[in-house]
Amino acid sequence: MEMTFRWYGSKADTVTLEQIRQIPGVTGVITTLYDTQPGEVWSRERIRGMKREVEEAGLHIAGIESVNVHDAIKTGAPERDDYIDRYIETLENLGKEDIHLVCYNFMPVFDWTRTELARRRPDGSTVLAYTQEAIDAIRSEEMFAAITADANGSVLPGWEPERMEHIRELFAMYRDIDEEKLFENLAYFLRRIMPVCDEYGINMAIHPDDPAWSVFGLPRIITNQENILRMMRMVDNPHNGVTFCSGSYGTNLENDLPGMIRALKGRIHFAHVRNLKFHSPTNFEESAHLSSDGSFDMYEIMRALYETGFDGPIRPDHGRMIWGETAMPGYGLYDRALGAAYLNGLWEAIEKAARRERGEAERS
Ligand code: CS2
Ligand code: MN
Repeated sequence: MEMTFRWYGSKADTVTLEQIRQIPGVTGVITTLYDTQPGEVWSRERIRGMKREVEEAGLHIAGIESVNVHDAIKTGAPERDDYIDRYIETLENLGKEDIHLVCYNFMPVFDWTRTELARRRPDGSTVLAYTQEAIDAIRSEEMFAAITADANGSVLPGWEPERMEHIRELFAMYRDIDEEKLFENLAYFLRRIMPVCDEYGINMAIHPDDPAWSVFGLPRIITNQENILRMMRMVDNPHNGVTFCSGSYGTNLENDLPGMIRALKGRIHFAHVRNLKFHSPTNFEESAHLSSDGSFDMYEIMRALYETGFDGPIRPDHGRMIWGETAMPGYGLYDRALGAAYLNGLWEAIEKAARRERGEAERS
């Protein structure tokens, strides 16, 4: 595996590449052209500019998160082929610039959904949190205003104001889309993009729906092992893979995270590893990465990745806001850096123990 860090680009991020480079063991960044809209073609010039900036700071681009998929593709609207053509052109340009990993999601209307961006924990840190009661009490049209009020002035990923202005139309577009239709539209999209992925060796890594269930009556499909395996069978190509995000699949306590990692062996192209603390099955907050601070066994998650031979980029995911930092919620420097160091520590221990065991087996 390669330890990486998400970076939104120098215009959008409060964290600098110089800071990222000083996090021990982090060699790559996961980045994006944050000012592009879904459906816009990424030019080679812009991709090259982004690469140059990252490389001049002594890092490299380990992958893109995200190239967002236009709602016309997700809903299978008549103009979807045109948008898929544009997506293909972006993939082609990324491939030509030697970028081989693209994270994306297929969530209708909203990307990840939280109901609080700054819940205070006993130690004074603030974190993103979710309660089903709060979702049930709010109308979908109010969601954007509620979310941005606490966003420390930043644009949240997947909550582009330009799209959110049209929220009613967006909901109308999804009126007739159920899970089956969404699966079909995903398969259609994947079938069309696989040739360009084959040509340039691009791994597509779908990000799970977060939370892993339907919100505001919208269908959500990338939620559990069965559905992902279905998606992989629908378009059976190794480039059709997943981003394993423990914090997103983990929202559903029925998901056995290490078990899922083992079941998806070979098709996990990218990993987001973070922890959640549950107060009830539908009330959780994003804790520190450390196992004892939340509800997941992070050692078992990392061990499953190690034992299945995971060799892609991994990154800490949302962090707490600590030490007085002001940043995009979930995306400050300090707690994610602690997360990266912790995950690196787990990995080193797992790797050394496995080597020792193998050595001992050889000797005996
Ligand atoms: C991310 C997602 O911040 C997050 O929760 O993991 O926004 C993710 O980047 C997208 O869903 C991927 O397209
Ligand atoms: Mn994630």
